Amino acid sequence: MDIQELRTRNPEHWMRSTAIRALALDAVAQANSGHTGMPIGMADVATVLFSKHLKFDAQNPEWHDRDRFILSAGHGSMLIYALLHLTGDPEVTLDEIKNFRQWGAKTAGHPENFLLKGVEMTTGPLGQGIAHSVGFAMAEEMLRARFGKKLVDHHTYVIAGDGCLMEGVSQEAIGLAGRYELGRLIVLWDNNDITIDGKVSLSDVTNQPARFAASQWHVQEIDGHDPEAIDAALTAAKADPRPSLIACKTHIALGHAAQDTSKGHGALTNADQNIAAKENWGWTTGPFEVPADIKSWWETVGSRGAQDREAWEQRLSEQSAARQAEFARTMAGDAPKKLSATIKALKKQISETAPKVATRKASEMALEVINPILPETCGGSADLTGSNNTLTGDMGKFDTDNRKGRYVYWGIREHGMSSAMNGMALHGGIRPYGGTFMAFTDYARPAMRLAALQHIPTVFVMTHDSIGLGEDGPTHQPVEHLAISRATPNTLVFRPADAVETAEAWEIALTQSATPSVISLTRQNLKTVRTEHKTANLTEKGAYVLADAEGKRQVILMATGSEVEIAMAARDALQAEGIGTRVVSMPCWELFEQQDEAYRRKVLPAGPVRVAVEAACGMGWDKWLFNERGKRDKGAFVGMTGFGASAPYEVLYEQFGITSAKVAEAAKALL
Ligand SMILES: Cc1ncc(C[n+]2csc(CCOP(=O)(O)OP(=O)(O)O)c2C)c(N)n1
Ligand SMILES: [Mg+2]
Repeated sequence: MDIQELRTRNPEHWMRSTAIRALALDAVAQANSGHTGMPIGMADVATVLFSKHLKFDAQNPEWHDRDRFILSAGHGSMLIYALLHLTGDPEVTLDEIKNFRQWGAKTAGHPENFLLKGVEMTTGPLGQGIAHSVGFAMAEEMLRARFGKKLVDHHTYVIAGDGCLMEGVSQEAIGLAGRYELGRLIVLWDNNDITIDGKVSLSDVTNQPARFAASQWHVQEIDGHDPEAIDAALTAAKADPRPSLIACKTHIALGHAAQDTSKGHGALTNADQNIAAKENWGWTTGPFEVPADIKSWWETVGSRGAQDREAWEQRLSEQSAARQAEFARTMAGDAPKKLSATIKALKKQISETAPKVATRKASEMALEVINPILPETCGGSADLTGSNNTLTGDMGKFDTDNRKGRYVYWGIREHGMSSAMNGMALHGGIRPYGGTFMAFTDYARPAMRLAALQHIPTVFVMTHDSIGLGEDGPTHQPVEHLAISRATPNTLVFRPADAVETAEAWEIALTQSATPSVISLTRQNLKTVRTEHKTANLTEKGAYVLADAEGKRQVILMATGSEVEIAMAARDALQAEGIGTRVVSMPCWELFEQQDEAYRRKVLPAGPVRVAVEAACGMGWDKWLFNERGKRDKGAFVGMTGFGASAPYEVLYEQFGITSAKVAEAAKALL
């Protein structure tokens, strides 16, 4: 690539885009870590996108009708930090740029949505940006259908690298965007033919444009250093009704000694080479210095959207008061006041009729009363709608001709579904929940982890939650999945014991603002254990006394979900022998941990022996089995020690020894 030619072809553009290059070079060199080459290579694309197409107002990064910009290639974080700084985002000061990757800086190694308002989502795990973007674009379609183009009318732009496109989840995202004709989704591919280990051809020969085209995308291929070509491609992409891929042929670390090599991927810290690169670029100011005329041009870019925002605010203020309030409530993610009363009424009805239903069915019963009063919910399943019980009567199918539909048929794409749900939650205005079998948590995990990290309330509906699913056997029977979910920070893991606890779990999940929920549900029918109606949401405490000991309290049985019934039967047996036994239902460990010590001690007092029963691996239970003096000798766990098997579930519970008799036996052995 002839840098001289680029410099002279469009000198103004060149210097503006080179401001990004220079800041990236200086910040990475100062931090002595990071990724220099990507921001240098994509500076031209980003400059044209931000200055000519992206609708944003740098002073108001949370304006609801802004275009969303997602840096899927999150290692190139200095690209977005440079853009935010140059355009005048108040949070990204020059000091932040100088403190790139340092303790306490908002300019973390990879962009984090919870550190900077101008960052739409956390990226770094390759492929997640493009996968989340599907949800951003779906949310825009749904909200435009609901509130009208006057209030919702924006695009989603993604910069993705070779790595993002190589990750499997990209295929799920591409398929979904193509099927649902997400025409306002535009992906700019940094087609630089370089990854960490070398050239892309080392491990891949996929014809990427053909792959996108095969899923009905609009595809263009351009020189990613030609500002006119970039501008024209973006204009054409917006005009086309299909989602768009713009393959931008670029040179990683353009103009640097490391150009077009995998060395250019990482931190370029050689001082002589960096000086030479700046000379090559014609950049003569000192480190972190941007000439005033260039900075001021960028600030004009940053304020370009202010008028649009003001016009939008005007349009919002012209809506009826009720509509304005509903828009505000929806975008803030506040549950309607009716939710609590609705759940209470359902609980009362369940306690009175005591149905024997699977908790997946109980979940459907809860959703049947919730969805009509929460128009912001978006349900779905990864091709297991009838098994996950996620569809309710009023939702309608989301489709190309029905953007008001609130139920998404995600296809067999657990990972893509979970990422897209996160995208919806991040966009705002939508409360996504989606189902699959709990064993396939593994297929959804990368997105579940990102939901927790990004502080968003995505709800993962995981049915068929143990050997209790029976004949489908060990591939489908989760054993370790509760443990991995519980091990994930900032995640609420619910395993309700009956239809009442299920309704309570839904109420909690749908009122979260910054924490995802995993709702673990059975395939098999369970007795209602909460036969006495309580208006209070007992699941909110995480654990509570379901049945207390009669006489001297000698044993505490702890259980979740389907095993609460077993614990209750064990209690009957022990009480019959005169052994006072308390049963504690523990539908959500994380909420129990949040209670004060006095409450926790009240529920789990010192003294009695403790037995926990759960049809899963025992990892994590020690926390509740150890008594207050750190002694395990008074606690035992009854559960799984290996994989399950294929047989009717009653046989499996017998064979794996998860029975009331074994629980009672374990308790007596400790006395
Ligand atoms: C899921 C995942 N796997 C691996 C990595 C580590 N990693 C970061 S960047 C990168 C190479 C990416 O290549 P490309 O997207 O082409 O970026 P470029 O080198 O062109 O900047 C890898 C393997 C990661 N961040 N995420
Ligand atoms: Mg690359």
